[in-house]
Amino acid sequence: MQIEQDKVQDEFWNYYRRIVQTVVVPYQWKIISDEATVKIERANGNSSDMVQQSHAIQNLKIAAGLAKGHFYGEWFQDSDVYKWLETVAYTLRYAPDPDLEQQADQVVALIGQAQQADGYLDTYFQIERPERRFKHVSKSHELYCMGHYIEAGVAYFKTTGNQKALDIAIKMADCLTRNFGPKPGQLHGYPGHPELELALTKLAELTESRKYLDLAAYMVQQRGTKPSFFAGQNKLNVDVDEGYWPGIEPAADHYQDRVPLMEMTRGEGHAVRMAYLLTGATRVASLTHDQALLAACQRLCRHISEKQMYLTGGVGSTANGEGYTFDYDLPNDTMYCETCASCGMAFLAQALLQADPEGWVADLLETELYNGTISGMALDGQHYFYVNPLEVDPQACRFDPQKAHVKATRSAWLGCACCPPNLARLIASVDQYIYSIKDETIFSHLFIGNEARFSNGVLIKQSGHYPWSGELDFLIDNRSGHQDQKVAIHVPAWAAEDFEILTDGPIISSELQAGYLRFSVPAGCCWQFELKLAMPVKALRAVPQIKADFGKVALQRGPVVYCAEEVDNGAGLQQLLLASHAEFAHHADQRTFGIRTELITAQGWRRSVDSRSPHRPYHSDANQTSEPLTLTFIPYFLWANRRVGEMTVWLQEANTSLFSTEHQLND
Ligand code: FUB
Ligand code: ZN
Repeated sequence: MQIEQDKVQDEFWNYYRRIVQTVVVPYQWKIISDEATVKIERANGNSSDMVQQSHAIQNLKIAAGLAKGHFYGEWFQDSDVYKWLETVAYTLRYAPDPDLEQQADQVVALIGQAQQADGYLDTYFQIERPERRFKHVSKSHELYCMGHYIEAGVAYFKTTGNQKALDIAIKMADCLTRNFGPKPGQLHGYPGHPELELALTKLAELTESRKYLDLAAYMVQQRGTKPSFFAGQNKLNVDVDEGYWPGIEPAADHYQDRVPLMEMTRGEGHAVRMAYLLTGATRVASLTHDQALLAACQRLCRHISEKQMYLTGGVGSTANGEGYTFDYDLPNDTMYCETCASCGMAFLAQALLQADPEGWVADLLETELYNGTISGMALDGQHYFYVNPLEVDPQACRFDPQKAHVKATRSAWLGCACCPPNLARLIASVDQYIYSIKDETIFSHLFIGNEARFSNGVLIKQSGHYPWSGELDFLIDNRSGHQDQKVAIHVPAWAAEDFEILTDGPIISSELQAGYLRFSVPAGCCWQFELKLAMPVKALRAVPQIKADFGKVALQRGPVVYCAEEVDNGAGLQQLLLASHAEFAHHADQRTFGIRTELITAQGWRRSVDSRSPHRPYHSDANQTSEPLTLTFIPYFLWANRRVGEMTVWLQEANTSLFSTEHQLND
């Protein structure tokens, strides 16, 4: 059984999908083809991504011999074009557009012209350093870029049937299977930036060609073994100036090359690489039925979600290497939380759910989709965050070099532009995250309004106003079926203690099995019921090991994490206090952001320190005062859509018993 068609009918996601289709795709095209003049900002404070224009399409034209000039931009800029093409492949599924398809066909043709006769394609190396092809794989990103094309080619072929798009991918993958692998004369290597592995599994599934899966499996298994392939290559690269990524070779853990994946105990190194590696490995495990590898991926993903992840789903605690540090090290204002890393965790969750559905993974997916991913894009679809802080002071972003990577406003474009098209392709394909099928059971992981048809004739309809309301209507139609249909519906952990199933007919047990309600709809039947999840505002506290959050409180309602912004609460958010047992009010709002949302208010205080010598910063005669005020919280993903200002997810918690008199609280 498979999903034949899934129409998203969801106010929340259709807003984003429409923006991607109508604004993001044309906007990003204008940027990658240099038709738009926008301010391109450094993504992360590195000098390497200081560029004036994208030049990505131009690089392909030069490589294709259709234009003259030098390569320009980040050396993995080709991937921006491929992610754009993949996004188009998904938007065309829900919004057919012959003009856009024609434009994308031309891009495919251009990519085909740029590809070398043996299938190789990387415009940086073709234009600037052909003799260095595959010579410095840890840094070069050749395999990363080709992986992104393979993903795009597969997606574009699936939507449009464009054979050329698939042929390019096959030719590319064949180039890689010739050059890499265990045989003598082949490079016994793997990508410096994982991505190709997951792409090859997609090509293997589509073409049913084992050799692509074998190469993906080989690359997963070979990484981290000794002697290290990277170390071996890099010994020969010591005196070579590649013209990109200057400086010393990062440590092996940056590339997840310290030990084999099976021996890793936590997220290590560069956070996007880690997520992509685990996604590729999970897909390999599932296609090769490698239970030990799947268990390792589950274990690592679980460790990351429990000990290395921000409340928003962000991962990567430091700008240094854009990566992981140690367990519970989750600083809110110097963190990384790259948009791509959250997208990567969503890709991983999808792969894990397809392999073996478990409630905690669906929880992770939901956290990423409603928080850490979409915070990467402004509501206008034309401004993007590379890193997603949980606490921001615009002044610190400007003047503290340690926070140079943190921005208080989203950028029109970024020198290193991996995130904007990555988020676009995720949003445009969100329909592919709702269901998966395992052992003839249909698993529903997300509450996204949709109508899905399955190949055995089963139809499932979901509707509601998620994530703002927990009232969800389900219809499961098995009238044309000849067999009972097993169904599993995920109930998020935040609702597991308080939900009900309202129905006149079917008896559905509310007992959860690994986070899912499980039942069977008999052949010939159509079941309708309402799932009602209580959705109160919840005040969350972190475990003491997370030093940055200790003594603080954050708000979440349903899957949405909230934050306080200066525009609503005044400057000096560090002075705000929220009472331990604060009462929260929430109300629907359309005006503030121009989209339907839900705002939270609560009674709080602004704490201050008075002294007889106010010019001095530190006082022994300090008199603390607390002025009451109504605090306003907005969904985290919507922050920085109004005025520039401070923002924080975590607020100081006022344990009211510490205040000696009523007078002090209210004064
Ligand atoms: O290296 C390619 C992309 O650029 C990574 O995924 C991002 O983290 C950024 O470094
Ligand atoms: Zn990125």
